[in-house]
Amino acid sequence: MNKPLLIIGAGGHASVLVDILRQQKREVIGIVSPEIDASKEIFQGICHYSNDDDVLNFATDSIMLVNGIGSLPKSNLRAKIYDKFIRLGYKFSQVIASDVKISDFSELSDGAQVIHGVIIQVGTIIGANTIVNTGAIIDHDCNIGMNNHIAPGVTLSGQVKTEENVHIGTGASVIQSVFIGKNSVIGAGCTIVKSVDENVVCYPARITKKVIK
Ligand code: JB3
Repeated sequence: MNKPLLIIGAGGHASVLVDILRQQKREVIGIVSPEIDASKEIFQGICHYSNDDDVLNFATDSIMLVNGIGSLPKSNLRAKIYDKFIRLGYKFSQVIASDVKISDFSELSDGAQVIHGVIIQVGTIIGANTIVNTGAIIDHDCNIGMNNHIAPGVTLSGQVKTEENVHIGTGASVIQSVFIGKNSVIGAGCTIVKSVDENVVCYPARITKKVIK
């Protein structure tokens, strides 16, 4: 039986999640955020709580949380919110759009979020609190760490392994068997063909302008 859901955050990512949950007729009983754009139709009719401490008014076994804080390189707010409420005894629901293709032989951890159009192949593991965003493709036997953001349109070939807190930017591609260390950021549009150490930022190859005389 699905428990009622409280969404943490009220920005763009939260609106994507609420859209999915509304389509699935899930019970969203509130949105918790210091501010909310009340004009956003997607949030209409949902109770707004302005303080994270308002969550504590709900017994830990009476609801599930949804982490609506998105994920930006070098911002650990999403991970901090997740850790805080896990320590307080709450559980985070997965959010899985209805039009994804996920192998029955893959594994999604608590709080994992899989947005429209994603493909996840056999043998792949998705870590806790990780976002696999719109249209991303994760091929067979990948191991994606917790608190990752696999941004829209990313392609990961087989056996890619990432540690925690990795951000792979929009449209980036990673070839098979590459390892990406914790906290690293792969810039939008990168093609990664070799393993990346931890705490590294990769930018797409820049074409330097050279005037041919
Ligand atoms: O790349 C894509 C497709 N989406 C991005 C997503 C993954 O990450 C998106 O474009 C944004 O870059 C980001 O989405 P997010 O986090 O929704 O960004 P923003 O629209 O800035 O919303 C942040 C929300 O978090 C706002 O509603 C803030 O009020 C709220 N917020 C900030 N601090 C907080 C806190 N909410 C709570 N409950 N507690 C906080 O401490």
